[in-house]
Amino acid sequence: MSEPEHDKDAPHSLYTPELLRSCQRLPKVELHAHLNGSVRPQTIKDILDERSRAGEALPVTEQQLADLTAGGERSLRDCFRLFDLIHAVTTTPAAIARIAAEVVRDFAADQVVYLELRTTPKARPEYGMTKESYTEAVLDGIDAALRQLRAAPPRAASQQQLLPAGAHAAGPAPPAAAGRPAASAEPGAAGPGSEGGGQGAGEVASPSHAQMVAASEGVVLSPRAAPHASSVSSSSATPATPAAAAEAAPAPGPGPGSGPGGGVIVVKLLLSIDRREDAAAALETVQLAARLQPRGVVGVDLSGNPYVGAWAQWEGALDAARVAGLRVTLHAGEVVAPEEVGAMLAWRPERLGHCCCLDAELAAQLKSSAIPLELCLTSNVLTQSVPSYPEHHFAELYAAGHPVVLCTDDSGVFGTTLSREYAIAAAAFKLPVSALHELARRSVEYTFASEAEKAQLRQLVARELAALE
Ligand code: 6MZ
Repeated sequence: MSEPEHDKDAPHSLYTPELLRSCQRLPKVELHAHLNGSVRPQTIKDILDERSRAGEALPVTEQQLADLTAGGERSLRDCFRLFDLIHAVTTTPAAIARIAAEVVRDFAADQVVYLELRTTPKARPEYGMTKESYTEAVLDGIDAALRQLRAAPPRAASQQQLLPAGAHAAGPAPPAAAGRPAASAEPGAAGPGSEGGGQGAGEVASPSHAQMVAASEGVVLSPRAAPHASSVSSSSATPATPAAAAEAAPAPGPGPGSGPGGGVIVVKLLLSIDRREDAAAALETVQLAARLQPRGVVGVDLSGNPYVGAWAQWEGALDAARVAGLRVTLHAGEVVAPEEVGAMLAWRPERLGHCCCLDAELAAQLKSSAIPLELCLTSNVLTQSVPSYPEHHFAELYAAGHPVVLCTDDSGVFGTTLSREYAIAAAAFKLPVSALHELARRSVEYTFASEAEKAQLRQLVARELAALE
């Protein structure tokens, strides 16, 4: 793949490259990102290539693969077919760990300082996978990425430099900083047991979403802004784009410890209950989440095809989550479902996602509940849950002072980044820079982090924002 994908769908007319650049500099908090929806399309291709070389029958046809990476509008139903295809490809612990590592690094590259990633634990006996082994693989991938980012953290926003298109794009990589290994000598963001960049689990030189989106919009991330500086583990791989070449260059950076989580990004995990799951399967996920709290699992999410299942199926498991001290967020109102949304509001989760299709009464209930809402502009527009960006309910809720946080949902599937979501919000709702800063600042309050972690995060975000003001 030589060209960034999804670029034909980027709403160039909505915002300027300068606005995107300034959103990339913001220290951001991502609270609604599905792991397998955030996968790099290139990674799906790589995994299929590996399986093909190993003589395996492929679970996805050429046409399905093309659809998978096409970007653009998709009905919600098509989205869920696409997720099933992605799941058919990502069946080994190495693949799952690799995806988790890459997703963490992609968010870090986009100046996300706190990430709450969510994923559905999958029991797939045909692959020897249990919900537990699946989740362990995700956690291993996250840990591997964090170890590598700690070794080569991104620059603080104040130290970042974003260059206009063309600058440094094809030029030679700057020399390695004193005392730091050159890119190819650094460990890959690897899966379990393969810190040295083992095949399959090791990360390769495909561009991050931040780079793909930036490149498609005429912006090249400079090496300084790219925490992926050390990500090339397969030394023969040729960077796919100039931006990837920049990414492969070693970058000087502040030493570990300059922010929470060692100076780079704090990552927490939520375990999702899929709406296809029955009460017992939902409870199994909650019990797993409860056991894995020491490894950074902080909550539970209810997601999946909104046309499937009924609230009564999962309520008991969600009650158990609450008792176990887990926080809960629910996908609500992605389609018209007034009874269910009413029941969800009455249950009072700590956060809600989407709430696109609420009638006036439910919208009033939502506002009076003051439950923070995760809003995913591009996802909602591309799946036609809302008709257009300017008509997105962000506008009304934001004007009403309701707590909202901008999120990506499925950055791989929808070809977006959190910076891009900020730029779209700024353009569509005419938000001044000060409002973007306030959105970033307030998002810390809606995290499921501990109070001590929140205090650290507040400081970090305030420091980074102050450097931009
Ligand atoms: C509801 C969604 C979603 O869990 O395999 N998921 N659920 N609405 C959406 N809006 C577009 N986007 C993603 O990631 C993929 C899974 O996340 C949920 C679906 O259950 C999907 O199968 P994981 O990492």
